[in-house]
Amino acid sequence: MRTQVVIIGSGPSGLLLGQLLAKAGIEAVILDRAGKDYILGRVRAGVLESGTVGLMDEAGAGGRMHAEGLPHGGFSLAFDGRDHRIDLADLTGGKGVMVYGQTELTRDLMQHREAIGAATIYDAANVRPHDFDGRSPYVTYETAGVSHRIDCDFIAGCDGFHGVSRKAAPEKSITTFEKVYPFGWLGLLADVPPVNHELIYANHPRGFALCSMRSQSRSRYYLQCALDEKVEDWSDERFWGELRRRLPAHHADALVIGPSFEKSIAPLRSFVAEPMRFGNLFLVGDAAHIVPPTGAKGLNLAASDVHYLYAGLCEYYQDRSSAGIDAYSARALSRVWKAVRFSWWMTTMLHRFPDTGAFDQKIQEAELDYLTHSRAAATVLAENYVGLAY
Ligand code: FAS
Ligand code: PHB
Repeated sequence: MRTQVVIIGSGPSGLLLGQLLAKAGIEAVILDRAGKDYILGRVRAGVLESGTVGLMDEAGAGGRMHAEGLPHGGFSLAFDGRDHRIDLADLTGGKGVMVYGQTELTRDLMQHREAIGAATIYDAANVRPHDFDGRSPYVTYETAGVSHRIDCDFIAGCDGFHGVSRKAAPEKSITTFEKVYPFGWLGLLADVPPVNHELIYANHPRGFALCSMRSQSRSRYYLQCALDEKVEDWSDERFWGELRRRLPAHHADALVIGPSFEKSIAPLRSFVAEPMRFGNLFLVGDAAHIVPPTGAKGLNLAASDVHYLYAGLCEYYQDRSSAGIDAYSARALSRVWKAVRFSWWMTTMLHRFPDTGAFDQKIQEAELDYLTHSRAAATVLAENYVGLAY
């Protein structure tokens, strides 16, 4: 089999890239080691930057997002028993974010890909990129015990942090940067109305809490937890009680609780691999970088990577110029590092660190006080949260 681009990974990165390439008449085959149900079963991001919304529209897959997504013009910081709204629209000249779950975005892209009859091979085992530093790249994989080979021009490694693409890069050619945080996030999904019409990021002596949502009837909540915590030790009752303790009283009193249908713990890390290109292999999204979800950047960085790679591939196939793909890594990394900084800063400001001393605590309080009393400080927060320009 031969195609123009093999995309490894059918998550948001791979599907969005595949849909955009199809719109441009560039053929791509997507391979994923998992099945659709597994991919759709992962509960992850919930906040889309306007750039991501724009790419979904450009891919022709934004219909349900606009119909069911929740446009938000602000969010709140809660600390010292009070909450302070950050007016994103006022601070950024009218920008905001769209609250729409990654699961639904992935589902939309899968459905649109199926509708155009583009090839996605699920349950592909032992996917391996080959000869990407040469002129004849190809990818091998197995299904039902039978080996297959796809020859191509380019390989897009959209296979996430644990994927095969980054690991295929020559060790001497790749540099990684990592910071692991000494806590995780315990997330819960429940079909109860959200406690607030916008998101609440809470800094509390007991630990960070985040109140988010998927719709007006489905809430998504997170609690900072120790890395050795086990989900089975967190009954719904324990979760709701702890969430109430970490919120200002008026929100705690208004909290509607109910049975959860998903609970999971995610570790937090910052990670970047440089460069993001190795010959004809390009790393995209979580395959190249990971951010703590505090800044709601993970999925959105995957989208901006896709934007840069898609533009470069269009330039290659339509204008026979490799300028775009040659610039991909530097352009993507410039935006990645700014988002890594922002996510680290939000995480450092809002969480309790085990070794947090009195000085660190005072710095956090000063940061929050500055943010909620200085328009300049709030503007910096707002423009990063809605997403820096591509
Ligand atoms: P993904 O990991 O989503 O997709 C990679 C795909 O590649 C998967 O379908 C996988 O099956 C496939 N794959 C992996 N290895 C393969 C192989 N060897 N061969 C073939 N296929 C392979 N971001 C936010 O903005 N907000 C959040 O709240 C948030 N919460 C998160 C919680 C968790 C637990 C995790 C892990 C991430 C979270 N993220 C969050 C980040 C997340 O949304 C990612 O940024 C997003 O999924 C990135 O999309 P992809 O790059 O497509 O990678
Ligand atoms: C979510 O709704 O899952 C979510 C929202 C904002 C974040 C992280 C996660 O910063």
